[in-house]
Amino acid sequence: MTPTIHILNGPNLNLLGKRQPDIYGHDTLEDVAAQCAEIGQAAGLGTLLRQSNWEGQIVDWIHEARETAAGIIINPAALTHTSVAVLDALNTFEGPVIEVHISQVHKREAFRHHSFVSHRADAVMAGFGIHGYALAMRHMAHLLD
Ligand code: CA2
Repeated sequence: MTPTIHILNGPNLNLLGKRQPDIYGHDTLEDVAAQCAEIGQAAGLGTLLRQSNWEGQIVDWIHEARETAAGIIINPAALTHTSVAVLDALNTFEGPVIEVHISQVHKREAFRHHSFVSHRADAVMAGFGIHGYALAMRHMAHLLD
């Protein structure tokens, strides 16, 4: 079976490409999904991109990933800075975890500088725009090679 990378996205990222393009750019999550699928295909990896505005849904998807994913790429959005529940769920996942932020969070408000998810993430991308997801996919392919 083709190993699959789950690409999980947290609250408000459904608005990507539709609001605040000065911070988050013009590309949509559908564009992200297409780019990641293309990189995955070339590396022999499947991809599954999901987005939810609900913390519990993200936790449930991480639990599901324990059984079905070779790796997780996650942009937890605001949950990055608030959610011990997402961190605890990621701590039960045994494969590689890469944390992605579209914006350069360390250049922004102080409350965005701390990430609970970084306590588990094997790598962190910030400030690469949506290209960060593509870079994360390439690194994931390298880690799973
Ligand atoms: O830079 C990132 O990717 C963030 O994870 C995005 C979160 C923010 O809370 C984090 O500090 C950094 C916000 C996601 C909101 O997404 C939107 C996208 C387009 C328009 C409005 C919101």
